[in-house]
Amino acid sequence: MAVAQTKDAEPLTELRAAAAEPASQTGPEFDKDEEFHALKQMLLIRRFEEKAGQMYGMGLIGGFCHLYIGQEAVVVGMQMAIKEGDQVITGYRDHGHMLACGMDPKGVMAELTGRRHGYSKGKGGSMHMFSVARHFYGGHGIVAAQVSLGTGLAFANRYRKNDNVSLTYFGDGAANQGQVYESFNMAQLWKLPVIYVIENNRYAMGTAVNRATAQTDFSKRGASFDIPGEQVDGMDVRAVKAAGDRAVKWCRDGHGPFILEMKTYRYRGHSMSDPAKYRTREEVEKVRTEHDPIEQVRARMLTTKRASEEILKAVDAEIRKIVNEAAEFATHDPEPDPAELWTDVTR
Ligand SMILES: Cc1ncc(C[n+]2csc(CCOP(=O)(O)OP(=O)(O)O)c2C)c(N)n1
Ligand SMILES: [Mg+2]
Repeated sequence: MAVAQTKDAEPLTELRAAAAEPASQTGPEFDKDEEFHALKQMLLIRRFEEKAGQMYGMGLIGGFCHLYIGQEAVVVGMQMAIKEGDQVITGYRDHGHMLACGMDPKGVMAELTGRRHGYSKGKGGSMHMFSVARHFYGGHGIVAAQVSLGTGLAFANRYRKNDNVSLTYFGDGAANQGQVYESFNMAQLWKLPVIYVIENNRYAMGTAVNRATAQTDFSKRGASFDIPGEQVDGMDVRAVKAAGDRAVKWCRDGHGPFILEMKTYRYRGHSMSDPAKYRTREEVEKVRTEHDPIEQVRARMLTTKRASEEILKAVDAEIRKIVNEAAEFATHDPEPDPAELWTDVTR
């Protein structure tokens, strides 16, 4: 249990008990539509990121570029637990979050290549995209900066008296940053509807989590603020959705913030310039072969006969087409007009 004992905790006992369940809990089975939805969304992110990696290698994308490959089940499962109007905010490993929020892959890819129809008119790049229409609030390069901003989004929901929830994502490294705890304090004090989704992918740049972190059970990080937390198998999209459902209900019912630690893994280096020498190939291969979030769904669908190999191939082809069109668009869209150098600049 991730929560310190307090006198007034009685009405919350049931949910808090659920929060104590182990990370291996899978949650209820998905129905056929949910399986297809999760598969397509995760594949879209995987193929998009693979393409972005290739385009970076070809020199079409410059600057920072942090890929989300391996972590797809986290954002896809959480997105399945929320409703229209709920906000999403994250750090710089953000392409998956944008796609899951329904942002146009062409606009995201064109931003990566620095073209005029990118989400920031080609002037922001990988870490700086935003879509109020799709309730996506960035895209932040300063580690943990989004945590106080995401808490502010929750404050806005409270202030406006709507029942929306803010999903505030950050990494295991970011979890050691001071403003996270100032945010936790205010969020609990004001009972703000914010879910802190900690994506524990085991590394912060080249530093393994146990080398930099005294308490590696991140679900306990809210203990001194009396914020409940839960560890989740972040490679299993069903477990993520189930945990997301519980946390969202907690927030919408007015109990305040909730912490979800997603135990996940990134397959690629920290960014495109990272040769990832701080871990072995075998370590990556083991996760890929035994826990891959997409393979789990594919295997399940074949076993339950919800899909044949042919259907799964067709789904992959459909997703590859969307990604290829995005890449095509992002390669041929013109660069911003030089006059744009003087717009969107704060004096
Ligand atoms: C305030 C601040 N400090 C340091 C950095 C450099 N930096 C960029 S990413 C990163 C590691 C963050 O790791 P984590 O939170 O685990 O996220 P992940 O990259 O694993 O998704 C660091 C230290 C930064 N961008 N901002
Ligand atoms: Mg990390």
